[in-house]
Amino acid sequence: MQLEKDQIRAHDQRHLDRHNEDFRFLSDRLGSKGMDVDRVVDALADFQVAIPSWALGAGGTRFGRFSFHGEPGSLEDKIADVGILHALTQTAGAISLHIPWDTPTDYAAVRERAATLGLRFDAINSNTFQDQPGAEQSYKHGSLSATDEAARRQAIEHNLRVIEIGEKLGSKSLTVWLADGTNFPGQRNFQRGLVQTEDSLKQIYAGMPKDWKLFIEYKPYEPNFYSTVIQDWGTSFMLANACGDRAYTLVDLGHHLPNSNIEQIVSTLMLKGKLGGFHFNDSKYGDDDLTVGSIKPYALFLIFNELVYGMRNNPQNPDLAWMIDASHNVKDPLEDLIQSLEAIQEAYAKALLIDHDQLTTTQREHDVVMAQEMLQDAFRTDVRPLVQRARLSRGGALHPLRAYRDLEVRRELIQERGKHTVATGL
Ligand SMILES: [Mn+2]
Repeated sequence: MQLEKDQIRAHDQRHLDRHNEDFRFLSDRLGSKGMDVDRVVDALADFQVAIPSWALGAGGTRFGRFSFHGEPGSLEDKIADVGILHALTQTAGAISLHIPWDTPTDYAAVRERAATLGLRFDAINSNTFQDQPGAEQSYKHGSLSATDEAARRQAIEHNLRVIEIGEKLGSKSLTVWLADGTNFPGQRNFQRGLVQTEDSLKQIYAGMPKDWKLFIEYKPYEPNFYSTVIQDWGTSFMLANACGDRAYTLVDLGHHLPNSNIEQIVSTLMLKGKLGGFHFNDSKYGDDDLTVGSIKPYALFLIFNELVYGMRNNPQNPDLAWMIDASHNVKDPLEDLIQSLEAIQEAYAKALLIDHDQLTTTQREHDVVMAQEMLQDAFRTDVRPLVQRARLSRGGALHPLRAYRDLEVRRELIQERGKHTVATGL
């Protein structure tokens, strides 16, 4: 299934007058404060987030999995789903694959299909957290950190193979997340685990093409509950530095202990030119993988404030690889992703409203109240007309979720694919 521009334009017509009115009201208000509204809209229109292939089917928990009808049963179907998301939101212009779940059989066909839908292949993800059928070695006691040399070799070779697959698709970066760690004190020697991991990552780094980046993701716990080899940003940063210039830290919003100051982590990494990738989701307790902005929208906004500051002031930091990393089991996955994309765009739009020169002045004057007011004023602004205008400028839907329902996308997908298809992945 593919959504045509005409279908979306026809749907937009119904809401266009209302949108124009809302946009005029907001742009007058912001304009009177000296804000360049067109620049904000252009920045929003340019902002693209990669969709991970595993978020397109219903996710599971360790207790069960409840399938969602019409799920994409193949890589081609997953690309089609991202095409639908991109047609509606004009924000999902990239897809992030996971190997081995999405190993292509026909590369040319897959590349062409994505190009037709205006999609590129963003960071590719390796998987050494599960044993694959027929694999000689098990990752039960670790992969890149394994004491067992054969298991470690297999994990390194898997990553090199993932790079080869990514190259054939036009990806330019590899994301490594390790489940390696321990459940019990005494189970492993911390230092040996870290040394092995660094050595493995260096070998993977050495195998990357010269125009590729390596993203090292961290996470404090789960699936291991006593220790994780790459537990925090500091460990990731240290490993990235050990690998080289094209190795970076990747921040996943759900991979922090409760109440961590993620915006400060982002700020520090950008100052050091080492923030490479970003995984959006939201959480109440741990790595909950909930819809972006559904639990802590103010925290998301504060993070974006630092990202915007860094994008303007830290040329030493590369352009970031943005990706949603979420998966859950009670919503239509495409509706959930539309909600996430909307929340990301809103947080970004609000952050773009902050006048950093003015904020710097209030900070120098130690005007704590006004500094806080500046942030909260931006956060409280209803920026949805700006986000809508950005989508409209690219031919997207004014109201992606309503359009998705009114155009009966899921019904059509079920007709096309059947009720009981199951997406490969989590
Ligand atoms: Mn992640």
